[in-house]
Amino acid sequence: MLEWVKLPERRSETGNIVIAEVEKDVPFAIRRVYCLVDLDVETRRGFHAHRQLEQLVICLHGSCRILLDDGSRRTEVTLAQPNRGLLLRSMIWREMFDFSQGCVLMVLASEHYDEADYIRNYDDFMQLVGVPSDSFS
Ligand code: T46
Repeated sequence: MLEWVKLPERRSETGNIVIAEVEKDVPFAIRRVYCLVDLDVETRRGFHAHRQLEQLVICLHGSCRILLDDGSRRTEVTLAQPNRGLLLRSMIWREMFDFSQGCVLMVLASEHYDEADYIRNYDDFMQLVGVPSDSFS
């Protein structure tokens, strides 16, 4: 469930460049890029899975935590490095939280925005992955 992508870097005294190339680093064609900015440090976001969408989440500045849940396992990780992307495959429930002040997340997505691809109800998600929704309680 946890798939990190180490992005190549070109470092120099004047600054660093982090690179993400389709096929080499990103395992899907990128059809959309969006950023999460001005995030409320107290907030928790996400609370959904995607039916088809695949994404690479990169923390460009600051840090945050992300919970991943595939219906049978749950794990929490920290995103904090621009050269370390987290691959979010389809049918993974995610919640993002503990945003540092000024945290910026960039997301490379395999599809255009489509609300129909979202599963925003946890019970529906558990039904679709075939696990009784009280299995974590
Ligand atoms: C995800 C996590 C990591 C659009 O109209 N177009 C877009 O491309 C996106 C991403 C969102 N929206 C609209 C949909 C909602 O009305 O923006 C609003 C906020 O989106 P949402 O509540 O889904 O935001 P997050 O931060 O919970 O989730 C986002 C992505 O939507 C999601 O795919 O995996 O970031």
